[in-house]
Amino acid sequence: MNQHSRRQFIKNSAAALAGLGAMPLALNCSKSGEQAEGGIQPNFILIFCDDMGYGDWERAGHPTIRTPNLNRMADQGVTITQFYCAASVCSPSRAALLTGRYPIRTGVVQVFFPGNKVGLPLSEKTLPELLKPQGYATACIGKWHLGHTSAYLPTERGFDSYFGIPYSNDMSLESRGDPPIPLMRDRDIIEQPCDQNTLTRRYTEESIKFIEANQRRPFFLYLAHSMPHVPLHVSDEFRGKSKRGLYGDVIEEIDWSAGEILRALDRLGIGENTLVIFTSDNGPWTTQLQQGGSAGLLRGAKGSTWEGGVRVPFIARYPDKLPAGAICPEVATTMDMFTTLLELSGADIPRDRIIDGVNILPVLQGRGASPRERFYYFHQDRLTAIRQGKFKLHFERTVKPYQWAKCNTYKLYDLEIDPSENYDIASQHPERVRQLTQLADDFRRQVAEAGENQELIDRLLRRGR
Ligand SMILES: [Ca+2]
Repeated sequence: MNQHSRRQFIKNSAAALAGLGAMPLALNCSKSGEQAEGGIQPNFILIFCDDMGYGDWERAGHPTIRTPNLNRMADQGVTITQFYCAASVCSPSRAALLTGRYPIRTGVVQVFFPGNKVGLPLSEKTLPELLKPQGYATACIGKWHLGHTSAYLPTERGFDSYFGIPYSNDMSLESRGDPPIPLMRDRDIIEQPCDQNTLTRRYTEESIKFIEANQRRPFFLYLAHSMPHVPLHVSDEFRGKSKRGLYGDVIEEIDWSAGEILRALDRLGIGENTLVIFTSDNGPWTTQLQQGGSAGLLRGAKGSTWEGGVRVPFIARYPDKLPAGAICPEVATTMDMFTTLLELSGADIPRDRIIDGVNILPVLQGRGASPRERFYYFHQDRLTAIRQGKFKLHFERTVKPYQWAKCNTYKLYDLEIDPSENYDIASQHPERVRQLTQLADDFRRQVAEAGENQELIDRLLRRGR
């Protein structure tokens, strides 16, 4: 955080805290969970959109999508402007969120299709599995996409219950032998084909039911919307309402959903002690043309490791612990959610494997710079770019979406001056290029030494030469 932004953060945060002090404190005394460090265990709600772009809400400057509920959530919480998912497609991104590890470590480097029999390796420890011993009720509502055969379903991976579709909402290609999209409750298919128009509404209703049922104990709700992944679907109440067209309608229904959830928390008196996070699994799917979203000022989209592919909207609201109306320009990732939530719950972070997530609670509170100095950009098993501080070095470039090629010359960007990655400064900074190349080589070696997923590591190392 630079001086200006730190001052701005503190200013916003101080104003917000002063405002909070004037309000009656709605302490949640009904909690019966064990005491986490520093107080009552918080509840967690992780709202994870599918393919929503960095620019697809009002506070990112979108002119025709209305997001009054997300705006209000931002007013009541912290917005991180440099928040990354660990991959620019669904399954690897979700694996990283729930394990705190780069996809290269878990081996989930590509999306799962209906014909696949495997999922997130059973040797991985998931966030809900680790929260449960702390007394948390856990629910997965929405798109799973980490394996849909019986051993890999959410109910086998730490979630008490599941309601949603097991993979992407477009994976019903007859010519590939895909069945119609199934809607599942726990381990059973309850509707096929699933009526996708009502999915966002039904996910919201299920979420509120879960919150109500667990209001007197700590809970973790993972609400992974199926939208705005193409094909876009929206309920009648929202169809035709946005000037942005169907995509805008879909985002506005997701915005409504977030508002309903926040209202339910406040109605039950547990809003203050609930950390609600809103973010997306990857950037917009722009090859879908008008059906895809926007990365705003960022270059690139889903399927690339330009910023637009992996930098996503992020809002956190947790009135007990976080300032209101703060804008945080620090670097953070979905993997950090794993570690932060575990620390807040009082759980231990696994020590028997490498965890890439770090605790960013102090960052969210504006108490310090992010402990995350570096971010490694992966496309499948390829390390395609690295960020250290404000500098980002690309080793490979996108030819077309989903097609990658080696760069003959590396590209270096100063993301503070040039978040749109328009101005390559590699030739002016040969030392920086060398240093970042060395860091990438070091990381490849560290991954290799950890000895996980040898086949992937061999490929990673071959490309590194
Ligand atoms: Ca996605």
